[in-house]
Amino acid sequence: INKKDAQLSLAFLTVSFIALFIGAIAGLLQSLVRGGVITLPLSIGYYQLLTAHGVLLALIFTTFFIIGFLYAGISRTMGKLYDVPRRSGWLGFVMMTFGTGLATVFILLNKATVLYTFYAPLQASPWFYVALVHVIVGSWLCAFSMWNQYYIWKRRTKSNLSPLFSYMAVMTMALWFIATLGVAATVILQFIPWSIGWVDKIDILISRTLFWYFGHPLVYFWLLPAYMCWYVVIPKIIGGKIFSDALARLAFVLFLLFSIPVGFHHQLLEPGISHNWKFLQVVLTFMVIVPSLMTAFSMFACFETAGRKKGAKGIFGWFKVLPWNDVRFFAPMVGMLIFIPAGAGGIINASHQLNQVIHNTLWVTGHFHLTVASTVALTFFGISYWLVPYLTGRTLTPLMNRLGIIQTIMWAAGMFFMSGAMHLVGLFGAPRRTAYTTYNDSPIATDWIPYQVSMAIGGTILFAAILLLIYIIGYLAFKAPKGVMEFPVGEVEEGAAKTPALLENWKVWVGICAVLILFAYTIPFWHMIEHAPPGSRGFKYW
Ligand code: HAS
Repeated sequence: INKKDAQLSLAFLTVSFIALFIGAIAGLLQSLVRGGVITLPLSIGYYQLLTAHGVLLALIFTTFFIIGFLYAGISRTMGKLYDVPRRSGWLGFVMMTFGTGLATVFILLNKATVLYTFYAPLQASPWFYVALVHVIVGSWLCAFSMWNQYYIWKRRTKSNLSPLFSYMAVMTMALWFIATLGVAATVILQFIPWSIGWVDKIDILISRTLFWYFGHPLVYFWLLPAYMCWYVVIPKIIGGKIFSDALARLAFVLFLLFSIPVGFHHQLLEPGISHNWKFLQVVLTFMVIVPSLMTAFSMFACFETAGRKKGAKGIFGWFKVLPWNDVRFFAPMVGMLIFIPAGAGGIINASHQLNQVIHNTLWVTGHFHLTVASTVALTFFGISYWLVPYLTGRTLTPLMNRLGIIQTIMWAAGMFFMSGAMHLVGLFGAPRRTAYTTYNDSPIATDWIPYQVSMAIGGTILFAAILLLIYIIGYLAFKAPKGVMEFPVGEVEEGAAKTPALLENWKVWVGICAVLILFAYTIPFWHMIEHAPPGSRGFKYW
């Protein structure tokens, strides 16, 4: 990789790991405070810590890691970044880092205790929203920079199809850009005027709708880079081939189409949206499950074909010849396995009737600790174990490989105790995001105590796993022996069908995506605006 590209990628990864570390400390403390185990000095509160944990891990660690990974992969598959894309990438980095610093300070000062979803009626200092605008606009600069690189590359090479990794990167950033338009709208048009005091009311339903318009595709923005690793990197590591380039691209197209017009499945229990529109978005939610099922199929096919080439026999013989002792494979693979129950949990959430049972309970917290905090995080850890030495010109030593495997096992074990208990106690009605003091004297809370203990045990194992991760990453960045590490990029199976150029026709896919969004949102949104009490839509003039 070009040295300057490596620096850009490393800059993003550095901020992501700092955020991971601070966010993990906040996570451990909030779980101990919630369990009633400790009380913190200086009136540091549960919700304050929970906000730091959610913002730094779910929003900052992920976004910085993803952008760093995408830049490295683009540079690896399309060649060194051109000047303009690299410079805009740096500008984006500076804006995002400034925004992150500002937001963190205000959260730590207890002036932005609004949780990572930050929708109304919770209100933060205006500076928190200004900070968010910096993070969002900075990330748009990165998106433009990647698209710019892609277009220059295509013009110069006159190719119909771009390399699979780069195609997926362009798609991921397209999804991100379209999704963040919603959150940018609520922050700029509603929250900033309201928090400054230019208007004294805010329409909660509009703010939540604009948030979830963003909030659901956000989860696929986390997932798609993990899928990039599964589709492109894993086949090479296991000594196999990509099952089908066309299938992989089609899965990403389907994510673009179906991940956005589904935000109402987070608002199924909310008044103010008619059942018909909720039903429509639930149907679309079931459509967005399809590309994940395609991915599962494709991965099984890839494992089996690779195994058979190595001489594996029988239905499951391929299982034994997978490289279980290579952390580059092991960590993402554990993430994949966890995604099977995690995805099933998602399907439960999306089922309108079952959502009545689990909404706002700890079940949901359990769900997203299996999805983003296990499937996605473990894949990101697996990527870091080769990406960091690749970027710093060092190597993954056998000892670090072994420690990485231990770290993965610790993570899976910690999540088993924590997320398992969350799922179960959620079914008994234990609320999510509720401080100990709110429910500790209710009789039903006694039944929840064993689960709280299991959650605390799991959380402690997870924190130890984070410390081990930070040690390994630090070693790989600064101490590991110098050498050449590979950025694994798989080749496509010989017999696979040719990829149709239509899959790379952005006008068609972005056009259909826009039509679906307008179809799913225009009328319900119009109703919300019509029924919003005067002066509550946020900005004075609309
Ligand atoms: Fe979700 C709430 C529905 C996936 C994250 N979700 C959340 C929240 C987060 C989140 C953060 O419908 C909480 C937000 C908040 O704070 O309020 N979710 C779904 C559905 C899916 C889904 C239908 N979620 C995710 C992913 C996330 C994520 C992915 C993060 C990365 N979710 C919901 C709903 C809610 C919700 C409701 C709102 C609940 C409420 O009421 O508040 C689907 O996309 C899942 C599809 C996945 C599958 C699994 C496919 C399996 C694969 C692995 C194959 C394994 C292999 C290995 C190949 C169908 C691909 C085999 C190897 C061997 C050796 C055997």
